[in-house]
Amino acid sequence: MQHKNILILTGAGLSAESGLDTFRDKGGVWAQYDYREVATPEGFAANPDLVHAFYNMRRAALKTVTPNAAHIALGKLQNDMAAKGGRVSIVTQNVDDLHEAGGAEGVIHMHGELAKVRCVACETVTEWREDLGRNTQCPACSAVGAMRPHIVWFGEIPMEMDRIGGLLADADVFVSIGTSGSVYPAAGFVAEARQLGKTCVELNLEPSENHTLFTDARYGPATEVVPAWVQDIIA
Ligand code: BJW
Repeated sequence: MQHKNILILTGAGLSAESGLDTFRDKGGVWAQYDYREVATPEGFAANPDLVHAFYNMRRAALKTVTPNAAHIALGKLQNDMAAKGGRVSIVTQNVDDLHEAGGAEGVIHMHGELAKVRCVACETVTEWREDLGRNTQCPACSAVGAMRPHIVWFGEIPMEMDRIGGLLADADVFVSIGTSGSVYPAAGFVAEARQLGKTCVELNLEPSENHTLFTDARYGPATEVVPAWVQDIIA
């Protein structure tokens, strides 16, 4: 099977074996926190301290984790395909930076990034690995009380949608890894890809909500199925 242009969509399952909780699995993030309180603009307006504490905790957790075999395999796939004149684009719903730590480049973080913050007064995005609070001053415009996590909450428009649409249209193959397929618009990419006649591959622990739309699937832990799939593509 020869693939020249691959678009990969990843979700929380990819980082699970690095030690980061998924959202909807048993004991996941949404079993521990009410998403309406911590992951909506309304929740942030009502209780900014709670939302800052939630993201401060997750930003701190990021410092304790490392990329797993699946992140590393995808970084290698990107390099290998580029050397052969192909292209592997990675769009992630994950807000961690494990793709980059695993060697991937040009990753599109459609739901934002934990290690970045944004000023709502001047819109400047700043790399930020420490705690953020209601009184943090914007390093660009000095406004106080205007900083928020650079995260896409429910009801907000995900980042770089036009670019993702172009990548989807150009790809020969769409691959979805470690995502439950329950959050839109990412959950709709497979239907779009099928409509455009692409091969669609699912790599996940178990069948996702829209598993019937995929033309090919491999189920098991990401650290096993992703390196094995990458090996087959490279071979
Ligand atoms: C493993 C594994 C292992 C485990 N190995 N696999 C009806 C229709 C369409 C849309 C809507 C609708 N009703 C409401 C909406 C809108 C809403 C939405 O989709 N809601 C649904 C819940 C219904 N969407 C939005 O609001 C989005 N914005 C939007 O739609 O704007 C409108 C618009 C868009 C485009 C153009 C014009 C207008 C924004 C969504 C923002 C999502 N934000 C979050 C939280 C913020 C980030 C953070 O704090 O971390 O992003 S929610 C959360 O879910 C997070 C994730 O990125 C996202 C997806 O979760 P993911 O990655 O799939 O994780 P899980 O836990 O669900 O699944 C894990 C999977 O891994 C499972 O399948 C496991 O089996 C597997 N797994 N271990 C391999 N070891």
